[in-house]
Amino acid sequence: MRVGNVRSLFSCRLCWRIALTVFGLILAVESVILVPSARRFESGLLQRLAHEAVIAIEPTLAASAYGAQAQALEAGVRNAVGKYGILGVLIVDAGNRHMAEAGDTEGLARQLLDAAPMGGAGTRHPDGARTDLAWPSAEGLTVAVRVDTGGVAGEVFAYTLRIAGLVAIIVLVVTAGTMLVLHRSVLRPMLRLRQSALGAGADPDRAEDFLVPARRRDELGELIDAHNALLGRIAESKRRDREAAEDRARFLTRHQPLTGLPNREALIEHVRRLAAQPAGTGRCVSLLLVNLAQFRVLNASFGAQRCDELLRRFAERLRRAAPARDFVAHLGADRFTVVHEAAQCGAGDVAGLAETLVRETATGYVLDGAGEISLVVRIGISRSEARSPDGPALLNEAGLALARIAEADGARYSFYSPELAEQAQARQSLARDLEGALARGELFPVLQPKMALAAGGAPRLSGAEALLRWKHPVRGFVRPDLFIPLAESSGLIGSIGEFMLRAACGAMRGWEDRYGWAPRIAVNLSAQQFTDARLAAGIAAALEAGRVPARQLEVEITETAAMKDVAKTARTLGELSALGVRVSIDDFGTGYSSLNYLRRFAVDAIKIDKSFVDDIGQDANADAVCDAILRLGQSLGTRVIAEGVETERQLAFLRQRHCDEVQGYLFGKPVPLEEFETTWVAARAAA
Ligand code: G
Ligand code: G
Ligand code: MN
Repeated sequence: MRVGNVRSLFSCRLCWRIALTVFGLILAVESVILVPSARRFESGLLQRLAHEAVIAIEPTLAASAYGAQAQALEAGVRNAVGKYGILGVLIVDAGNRHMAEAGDTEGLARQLLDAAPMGGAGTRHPDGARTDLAWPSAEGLTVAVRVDTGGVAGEVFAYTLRIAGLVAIIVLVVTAGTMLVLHRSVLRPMLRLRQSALGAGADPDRAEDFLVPARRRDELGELIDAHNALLGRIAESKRRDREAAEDRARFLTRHQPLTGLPNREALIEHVRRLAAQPAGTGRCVSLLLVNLAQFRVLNASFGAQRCDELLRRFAERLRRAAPARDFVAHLGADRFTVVHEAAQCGAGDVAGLAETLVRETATGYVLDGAGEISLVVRIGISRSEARSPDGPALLNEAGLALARIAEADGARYSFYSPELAEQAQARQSLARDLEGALARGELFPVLQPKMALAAGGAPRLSGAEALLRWKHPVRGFVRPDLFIPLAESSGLIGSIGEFMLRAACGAMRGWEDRYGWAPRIAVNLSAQQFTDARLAAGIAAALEAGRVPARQLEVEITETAAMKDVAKTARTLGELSALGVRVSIDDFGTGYSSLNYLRRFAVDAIKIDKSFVDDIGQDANADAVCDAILRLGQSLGTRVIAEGVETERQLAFLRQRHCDEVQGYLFGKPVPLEEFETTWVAARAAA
């Protein structure tokens, strides 16, 4: 037995319990047996002593039977005293006459009454050292003898000690044997089981590495078999879990979690597969990049959760609307793609597909609590033409085509053309030029008059809108629609916005100084400026620098910018009105016009978008929109301004419906500051 085994044996709590129980049991049994056997031993000893005494006296008695004299009997008796442990002897005859007496006989006569054949066990004195016995002899005499039994206690003790020693040895041997057997057949397999269970518990993936070798045909053997089977099942279930997790991970890396559609990587791989196919006769791969315009606005108004649901339903409808062979993917957020493969590169069938997709997916979404929702679905299309299809390139081109739709209002899909790439490049070079434009003095403001419509009277100047102009040294005038987005994406919008604010405040200061009066100026804020936390501070600084009262300044933000983040908009507008600056909502009616949010915003005016004003008197729809916006403004108590007024007919329509202010070429085009001053400010001051 190795040292480790010995140690494990000694620290085996179970073995100790069993062995100690066995030990205790043997001890109990032995002690129960020891008491009567010691008694038996003692009485046997006493009997032997009595027997010896009887045998020692008998010859003397026999002699008396042959007529020996009492003296001889007396002498024989005296002779017997001191031998065979005899201490005293008393003999009487049948008539109870005293025949002989020797040694210690005090009280011995009492024994004669109980005389029994062969003396019986006799009567032991309380101190145990002497025992008296009496018996009737064959010769008709009655003999009483006192025997020395002083040594009996010692012998009994020695006997007990011997037995106890023996028991101790038996107990030790049995205990040790029990421990050994327990160790071999219980402890060792149990320790193996424990080690296996601990190991498998700590590393269930490798559960099968911890199987316990089983060579036994008993209950423990069955336990080990059951344990091994359990390990096998754990390993199996772990393996299945792992495989499921791997499948899921593989699925996730290839799919968009929200809609379950293949993702960008899967799309690119799909196009690569198409490219790898043997080039057929002019096979043509078209990539349709499907975008939900205004999705951010929907997100802001309905909450991410409902919009996720909307995206899921849209994905489902898109999948169903596309031909079954087409590859539909979800790139993320509001961008999807459909990859369509056709035998030839005719634009017609792809355009038809785009129309179908828009028709099938744009309308009729009912979300709980939001009523029926329509989506603005736009599709940018790129085609592989004669080239081998390339996923990233097709995506890029479709993106350019999509961006063009945003400009060309009304269209729902657009094809990529090489000019788009050129335009993108041109935009990039324009963005580079814009960087130094402010410093070089190429940017300047122009002002367009705003006229108040007093009941009956002629329109009167009430303010001006400041509009930015860029005179490019080579290209000439660049439209703000073109360069403002560039300024936003390059981060220049901050300094340009501040330049406009300071120019407006400076102009008002000058007019005030020169004419004692200044019309209010409205400055346009881009979406990005509007989300800048330092906006209010910047405006306050510009007002302070020009020493212009805040109510002289107006800012215009587009409806779309205001709706991007409704909570933030409400906060920023609160800050601006706390400053005293007026706020108007620009391009009203083109975006997501929500009366609900408008009520939350601190707004002074709404501007009817030019596109509606343009169609006044020609399109009943436009009339209805203008009418509705005017009434909305009146019910909310905000001023309503109509922009892009070019005809008397439009003016009459607006006047009839109590439009507060008008702005447009009918009254004045945007002109540089000096011109505005002479034509409008000085003229009115003089009047
Ligand atoms: O009149 P004009 O073509 O300049 O206006 C085109 C668009 O450019 C308008 O919608 C107007 O809101 C925007 N715009 C003009 N000037 C500015 C400006 O200083 N800042 C911002 N953010 N937008 C402007
Ligand atoms: O910021 P806002 O979207 O309001 O920009 C006003 C734009 O409309 C500017 O580009 C301005 O030059 C233009 N504009 C203002 N009045 C008229 C008008 O009567 N006719 C046309 N065609 N454009 C106008
Ligand atoms: Mn404007």
